[in-house]
Amino acid sequence: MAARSLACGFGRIPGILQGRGGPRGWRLRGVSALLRAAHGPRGSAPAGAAQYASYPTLSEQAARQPAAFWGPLARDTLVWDTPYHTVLDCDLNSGKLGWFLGGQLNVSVNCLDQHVQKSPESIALIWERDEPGTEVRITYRELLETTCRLANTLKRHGVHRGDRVAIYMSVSPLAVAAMLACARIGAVHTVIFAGFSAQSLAGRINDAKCKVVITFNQVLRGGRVVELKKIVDEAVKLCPTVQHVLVAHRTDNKVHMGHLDIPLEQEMAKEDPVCAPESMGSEDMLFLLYTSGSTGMPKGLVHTQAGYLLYSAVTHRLVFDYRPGDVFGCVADIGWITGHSYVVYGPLCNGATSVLFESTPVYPDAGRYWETVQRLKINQFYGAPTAFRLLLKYGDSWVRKYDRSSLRTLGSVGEPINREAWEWLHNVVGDRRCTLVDTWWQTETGGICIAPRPSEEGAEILPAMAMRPFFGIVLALMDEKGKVMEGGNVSGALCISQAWPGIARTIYGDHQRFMEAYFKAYPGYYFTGDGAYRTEEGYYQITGRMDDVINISGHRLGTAEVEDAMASHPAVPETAVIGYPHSIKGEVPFAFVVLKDDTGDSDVVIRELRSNVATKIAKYAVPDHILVVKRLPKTRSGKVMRRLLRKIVTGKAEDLGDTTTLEDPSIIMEILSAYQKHRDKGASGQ
Ligand code: 7RM
Repeated sequence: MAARSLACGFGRIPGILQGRGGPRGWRLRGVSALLRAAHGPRGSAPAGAAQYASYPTLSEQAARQPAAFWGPLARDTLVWDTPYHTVLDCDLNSGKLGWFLGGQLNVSVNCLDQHVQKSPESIALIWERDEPGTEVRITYRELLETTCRLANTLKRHGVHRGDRVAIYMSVSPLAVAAMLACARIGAVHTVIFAGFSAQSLAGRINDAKCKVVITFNQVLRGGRVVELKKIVDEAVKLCPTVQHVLVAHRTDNKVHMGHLDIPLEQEMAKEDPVCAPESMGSEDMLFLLYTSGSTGMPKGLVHTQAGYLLYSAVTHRLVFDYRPGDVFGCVADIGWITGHSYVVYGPLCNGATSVLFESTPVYPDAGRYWETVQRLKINQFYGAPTAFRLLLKYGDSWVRKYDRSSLRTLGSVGEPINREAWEWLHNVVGDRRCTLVDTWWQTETGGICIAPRPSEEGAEILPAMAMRPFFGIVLALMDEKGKVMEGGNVSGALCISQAWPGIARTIYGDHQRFMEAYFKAYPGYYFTGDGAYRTEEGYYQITGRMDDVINISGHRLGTAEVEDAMASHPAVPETAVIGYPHSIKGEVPFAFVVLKDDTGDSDVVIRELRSNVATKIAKYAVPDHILVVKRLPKTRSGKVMRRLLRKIVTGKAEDLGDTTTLEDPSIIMEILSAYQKHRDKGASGQ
């Protein structure tokens, strides 16, 4: 491997990788190296250039000359087999998205081999297992060997370059090795969150036409056993493309092994710990990740090799102030994009020690995160507002009990962070001395797009604001007519007007849907689906989704998916689902259902509806409120007006806005009184 990895002859930039420095130093060093990288070969500063550039200067450069900015950065950050000849070839009007064309590389070489060459015994992963105090450390050498054995096992079972592999596992070194093993042989992984039901799993496996599924016999979560293999058994009955199920062991319990099943560790033991990496084109597929949209089934977003890896690595380094030797703790599950970019690819590409958090924030008690921070000496802690909101209710003593002096950066992601949670994180967890980065991004963006850092030196961070765009992210706010809004103190639809390396390239098997979902509303722009507010100073604050996607504890869910799951019930001709505010989860689904006239006991139907949603999607998708109504508010053309339903349940019925398109205005009173009865009963929908 040594010869191969170094063959391309591009050096690293010491300024970024080794930049330690005090509170003033690091960012200057970091950005100066970036500037050098963006100016010329091998990190040499052009004659007369300043030693460093400010955030606005670099930001402007990245926006005006993306090729000059990203090209040298890609060359110097990644290990290439063959250098690219074209930095980018993108057109948001036509959906053409190509980065680092002509280049060839292997993502697992970038995440493993290059570090093994330099320091094989440095720690790649600390697996914080569900059982507290039983963490396991895995070196880069060990992770490479495990990855190669798994890659060889996949090859022996017929997985070739381009084939899709489903990974249905809990957060664990083996799951990371499974992702990297796919990358090594050029297979495409699709990780499916272990909380999804058998039917959801089957839907994704079938859409991706996966050949192999990798899973565990059972997994542990918050001290409880989850029968993962049983769920896979149920799913693969519906999946004609699956040829093998590789079953690893997380517990000592035996599970039934059928004709598709292969014991993974046993097979891996027979394989060579060395596996030659496939040389992949920059734009070959790296992975698919399913995410909910406003209509239809979840979409399999496609991320490719070089651009994704570069973007996750650079954002990991600069947004979190990651420095060599740091222990990076992102507690997201690998089933979500945050786990892909900031547990696996970004940190490992940067040679970091990445924490794999298998447990929950409240197991065995509400001190779990901070006890873990103390024990593992975590330097950056990255989590979700829903967990912070939950923990702050338990009181500060659970935090103060533990030594958090190792922490330098705190990060938040997944949903808007309210002021109370922001201040608790900053004042209590971070003792007012940590940088708090509220980071906005999406499955589609591949990595962080809006965050308070990097920024110009000394810039303050304001509570509950995602702040400013990352280098190369050019934001635009659109008004209702689709016109770009200029200046400050404006709210509009959040769009990005220029391609960046981390953007998803398509929806698997449905490029037309990709174009319609993201590029149709505002031609020439990527539409995020979110709304945002821009202050006079140019800071951005995310106001929330503008479409029919809701966010439950940071999990994205399309209201249409819940509606489809409920509408499959024979007694239910129609439903409408909206997001309803919840103090911890952010939002929960609120369902309005119409029942057939001859329906008997509606309580029975409601129970069945709940169980339908749990089996068709996942438990978290089950509506907290189910309200039976006679009919739904519709426009004359027959569209359900969810906007009105949202106003009614959030107590804004006196300000319904334009109701002229409503087919029958008397419906408002009808629904309002049904809702008031429901509320007065204190019903949670039972
Ligand atoms: C990373 C991730 C994406 C959606 C996005 C937003 C919401 C994410 C923030 C946020 C306000 C944030 N990917 N969102 N981060 N809203 N502030 N810092 O979450 O694809 O699962 O979800 O999440 O609505 O569109 S995701």
